[in-house]
Amino acid sequence: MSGAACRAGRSALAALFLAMLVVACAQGAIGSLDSGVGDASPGPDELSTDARTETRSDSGIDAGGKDAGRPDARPPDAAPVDAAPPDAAPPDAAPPPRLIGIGPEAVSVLELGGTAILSVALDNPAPPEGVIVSLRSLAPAILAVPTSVRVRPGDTAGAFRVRGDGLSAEPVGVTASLPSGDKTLLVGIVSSAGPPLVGDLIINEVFYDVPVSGGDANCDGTTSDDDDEFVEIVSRAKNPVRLDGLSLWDEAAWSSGAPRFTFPSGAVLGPGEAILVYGGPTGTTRTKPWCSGSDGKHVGDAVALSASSLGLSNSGDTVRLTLGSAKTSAVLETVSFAAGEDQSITRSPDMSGDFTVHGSAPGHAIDRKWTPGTLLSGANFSAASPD
Ligand SMILES: [Ca+2]
Ligand SMILES: [Ca+2]
Ligand SMILES: [Ca+2]
Repeated sequence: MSGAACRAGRSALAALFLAMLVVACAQGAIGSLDSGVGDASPGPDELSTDARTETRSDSGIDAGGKDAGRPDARPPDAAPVDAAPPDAAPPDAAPPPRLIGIGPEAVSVLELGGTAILSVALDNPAPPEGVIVSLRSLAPAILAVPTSVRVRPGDTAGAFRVRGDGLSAEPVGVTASLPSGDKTLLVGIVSSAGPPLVGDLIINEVFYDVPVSGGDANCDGTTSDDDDEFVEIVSRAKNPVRLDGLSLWDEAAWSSGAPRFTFPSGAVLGPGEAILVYGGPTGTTRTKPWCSGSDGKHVGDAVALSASSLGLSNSGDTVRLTLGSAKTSAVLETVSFAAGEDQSITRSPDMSGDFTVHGSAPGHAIDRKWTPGTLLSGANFSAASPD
């Protein structure tokens, strides 16, 4: 995966997160100087805030003493220039990005092993070296978090996974820290998941036109125009949702009244997480770039399940996701598409945009035309996970 593709992909996530930030700012969640415990109160805002960060001056870094390592710093043996005093900052000097949020607010994770993907947000794009944001759980035995998450160069957000290891009736704090300040988000620990509402689950990618060769999307070592088809689904809910009983249909299945696939008992999807349904069984062949994380149960950053066939027509089809296995069930998502181009269609940006041919999506991974279990850039949905 190239750095450019990676940045662009992360920017897709950043764009979604920034949209959340705009909402938060509009609602007064950001910038409050007197709400020291504001982030402890559940509310409509997407992001938690912390007054400690906001009390810092906005005037930026000290003009001197922080630029010695910059690539454009004058080498020590350069001829003196009389125009600029020695301690003047270059005109392009920028303060290091500051942490402005961690979210989404009011998020929850399923106890005893459930996971969710959260994000930190910066006020400005990360510099070329990226930004490492330290993370800490205030009750590590109950909620496991990675020690840090790296915001990639040029991005303003970084996503990370948390895991509900224990039981707790009270939410658990997750603190994200930079030298300039920190933010704390309260994460609820819930004992059960509810059914999804319309809008909670979105179809993010559909691979329906498998090329004759090289299309081993399910990592079993062979290309199959049926087995390698997949539908990638992402949760935008803030709570874990039950998938059991949800069903996928193509147009032929809709006509016949029998779905192509029904999620099994016990299937749950955490906030921000992705799940794949393939046309056939997944394998462990790792010769393809998208198969690097394949273990037969996961591909990329997602759990992978298998139908006996998805039957998606290369000349165009309609995929429906329904709450139950009957045509009378509530339809959660419908995606229709025209004749294929030997590649997938994906939302661009991921999770929020309209569908486009994968190879036409800005920031798409240059070494693949479908991205099962990852963002269209090829980057994982989460940049860090707990041990
Ligand atoms: Ca097909
Ligand atoms: Ca295959
Ligand atoms: Ca994808």
